[in-house]
Amino acid sequence: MSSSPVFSSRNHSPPPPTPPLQPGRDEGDGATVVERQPQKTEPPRLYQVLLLNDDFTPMEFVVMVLQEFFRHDLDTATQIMLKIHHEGRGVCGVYTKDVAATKVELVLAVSRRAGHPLQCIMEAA
Ligand code: TYC
Repeated sequence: MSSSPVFSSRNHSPPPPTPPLQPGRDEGDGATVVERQPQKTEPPRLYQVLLLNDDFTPMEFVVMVLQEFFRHDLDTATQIMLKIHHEGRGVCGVYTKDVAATKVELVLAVSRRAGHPLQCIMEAA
């Protein structure tokens, strides 16, 4: 007969990862002391994805890019596009390295396919 699901050994979430253990230190009396080391994982570096101004890419295309690839609403996308138009460059979003690099590649690909010279770059934030 199967045991009650309440006491089943299945369906438990795995135990949280334990910090790395220092190699055992023998105290000379046969006992081994093992101490927990504090975790020292650094937060990931972040990268800004920027669009650069040019004289040829239509404003509507830039606004579409800001909406579709950077999830800005129409008002925000229009403000960012105008900032780039007037100041030469502007931040579209801030991401981890791989996400930022993927967004740059996607924006460049869709821009070239549409025949526009739009430039998209990433910089350490
Ligand atoms: N300067 C472009 C124009 O007048 C518009 C534009 C805005 C282009 C932002 C690129 O990243 C850009 N059509």
